Amino acid sequence: MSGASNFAEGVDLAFYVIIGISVFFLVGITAVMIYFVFKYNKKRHPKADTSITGSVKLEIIWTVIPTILVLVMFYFGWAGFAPMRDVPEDAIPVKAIARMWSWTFEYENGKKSDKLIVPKDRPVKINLVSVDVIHNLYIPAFRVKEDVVPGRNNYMWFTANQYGSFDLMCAEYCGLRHSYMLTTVEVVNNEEWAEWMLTPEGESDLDRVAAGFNVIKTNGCVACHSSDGTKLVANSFKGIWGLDRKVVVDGKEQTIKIDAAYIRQSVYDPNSQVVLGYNSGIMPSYIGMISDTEVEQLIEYIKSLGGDAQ
Ligand SMILES: [Cu+2]
Repeated sequence: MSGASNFAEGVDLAFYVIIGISVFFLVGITAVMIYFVFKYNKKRHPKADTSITGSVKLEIIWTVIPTILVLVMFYFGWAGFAPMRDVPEDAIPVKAIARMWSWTFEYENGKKSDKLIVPKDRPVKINLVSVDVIHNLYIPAFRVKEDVVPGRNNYMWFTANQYGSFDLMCAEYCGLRHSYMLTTVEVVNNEEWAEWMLTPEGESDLDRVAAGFNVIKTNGCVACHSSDGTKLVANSFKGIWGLDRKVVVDGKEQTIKIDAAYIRQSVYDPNSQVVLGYNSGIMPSYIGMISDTEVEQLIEYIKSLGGDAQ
């Protein structure tokens, strides 16, 4: 996966240098070891040669070369790390509040969100606040990862340089539902970001998508429906919006379009139109559990995962 922030290059370079040196020695040492097993086999050399007492030259070589190598690794590690602690003055401040088990992002104007929304090509400083235990804010695509410690003001910063949606998670085991602390960073353009900042909470498209994700999370939909195309017990939500699907209605095959009406019906009367190849009777009806507004949010979320109509 290629990186999507200003730090990606430095971190990746350090990683490749270290892995390159490690692979070289792994292969080299293993090859020499196997060669020696045959060359100095006891059958060929029944008596051990005890005449060698030491070699200053060898001692110097195996001290100096590894020292240079670890300094090279340190140099690349440091070069990648140092800029992460040096925040540009014009960075947009965002407060990340971690709790068991969710993230809240709070922006300068008081707006809050479940997903982190940032503009492309502008530095963003995240102030890390925990209200309970130690969490860790990790955005793999940005190559940033920082502990969120209660009572200690830690921070991170980055400049996102690619549009898109990137995973954001907690990387410090923080209790039973630690895995629920999975959300995303949405990198949008400057105008979209400014507009989103000014829209009242919960009213922008991005907010509805985030709310939709919350609906599938809190109602346990994710146990059977994936969002990344993985086939679980049921259809994945990814890339299905607007597609034609064969369904079984009263034992007969029919082709329907996956639209708002179909999604609403699937939530409230799931066994009336089951997609061909999946079992009927597994999913319960969510009447009284998922409200109409929540269905709207869910539709917005499924739309955001792509499909034919996009
Ligand atoms: Cu956590």
